[in-house]
Amino acid sequence: MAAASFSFVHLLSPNPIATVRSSLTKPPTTSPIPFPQSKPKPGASLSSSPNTTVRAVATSGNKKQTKSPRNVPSSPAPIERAEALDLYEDMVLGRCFEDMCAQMYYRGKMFGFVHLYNGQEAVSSAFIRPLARSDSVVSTYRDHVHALSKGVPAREVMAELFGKSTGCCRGQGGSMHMFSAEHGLLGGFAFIGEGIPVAAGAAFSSKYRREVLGDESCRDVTLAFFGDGTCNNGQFFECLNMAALWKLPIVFVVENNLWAIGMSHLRATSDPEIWKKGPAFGMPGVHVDGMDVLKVREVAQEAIGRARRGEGPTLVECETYRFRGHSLADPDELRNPDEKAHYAARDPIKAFKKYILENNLATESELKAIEKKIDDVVEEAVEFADASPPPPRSQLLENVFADPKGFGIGPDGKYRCEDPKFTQGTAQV
Ligand SMILES: Cc1ncc(C[n+]2csc(CCOP(=O)(O)OP(=O)(O)O)c2C)c(N)n1
Ligand SMILES: [Mg+2]
Repeated sequence: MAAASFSFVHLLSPNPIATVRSSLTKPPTTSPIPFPQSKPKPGASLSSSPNTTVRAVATSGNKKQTKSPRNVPSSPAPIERAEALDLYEDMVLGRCFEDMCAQMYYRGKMFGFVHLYNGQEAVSSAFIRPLARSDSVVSTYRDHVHALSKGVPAREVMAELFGKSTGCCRGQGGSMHMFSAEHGLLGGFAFIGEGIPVAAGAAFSSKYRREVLGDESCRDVTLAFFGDGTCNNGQFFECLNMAALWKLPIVFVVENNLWAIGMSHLRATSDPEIWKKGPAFGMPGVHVDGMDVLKVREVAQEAIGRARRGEGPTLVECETYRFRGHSLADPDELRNPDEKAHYAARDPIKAFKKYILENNLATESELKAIEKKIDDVVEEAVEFADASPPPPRSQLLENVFADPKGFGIGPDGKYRCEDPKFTQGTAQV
């Protein structure tokens, strides 16, 4: 893994996919609008407002790097040990949790569609871990790992997947609809693009609180995650326009995994370089290697900082890859084995582990201890989910009707669905 230096990367190389892409697309004629702080000054560190938990860390240009407490790295590490281990742990949690989801799905413990995130962990960890609790994240149906990175406990995410009452939505949301107001997770969304206006609304409310209601302490930022396929959807364009027009504190994070179910991004999109749509709306557009957690982190810091300082939105295209099929029901027979092998060799977790070891940020046994800890967390999550009760039948009608009287609740005040005849369709409702 290269040391993170801030740069606008247009195309990854050497990369067979990028070669295909560059032969299909004209070279960029416009330069992306640079971030105000795109050239880190020696000794500069990111400023953090009093309301944030953004950690100030040395940038790659900082020669007075804080060294690992135990070792002197051969080259300056642009990340401190504690943050590196936090990112590593979060990525391992995402991977391990999802591998367990696959097992549980095939054992019949989960219902409906389940879309896994394996391979894309660097994006979730690098963007979400630095956020404050009061910041918001809006996800898609590929939402479990975003929920974990935002701090929703693994046992609550697993219980939600099992449809149990102890899940973060009391078993009512399931895989595609993770939500936790407490953790600022404003939802997974099954319809593509549906979350983007919700994210724009959340960002608008932060700005409104600060500038209209005079809440000076409100510096909240919203991250909207979505895929490459979603960028051809109208809501994406409408929200880019509004966000730029009103300088909303939002970052649009495109997880370009090159596929929308079985549709190749290159076949579906007139100009596959998604980042270019940012400058078209007057906001910075950045392409970053989404398999390199340090590069994503650097771009994330800039974009989040920009939003927090009130300087407006950023569009970030993270080039990443999903290691599994579109969902667990997809046999994944369409994608070229060479393409899969190319990205498998760039596994972001393995690459970051190598980086940590090479830069003496931790020892092999310390990383093993983290992996063991995460195994235990995931095991415990499964036991908790399995042992939890299902939601009561009366919950079926919650959140369906504003006033369920006359629909689900009879004149006696009891839920009709508690009547065994209800499911047989013979209850007198
Ligand atoms: C409005 C809408 N249209 C179509 C679909 C069907 N659909 C489900 S996933 C998907 C592809 C989305 O691809 P992408 O945005 O790249 O996300 P990824 O699955 O790669 O993470 C489509 C078209 C949908 N869910 N919602
Ligand atoms: Mg995609």
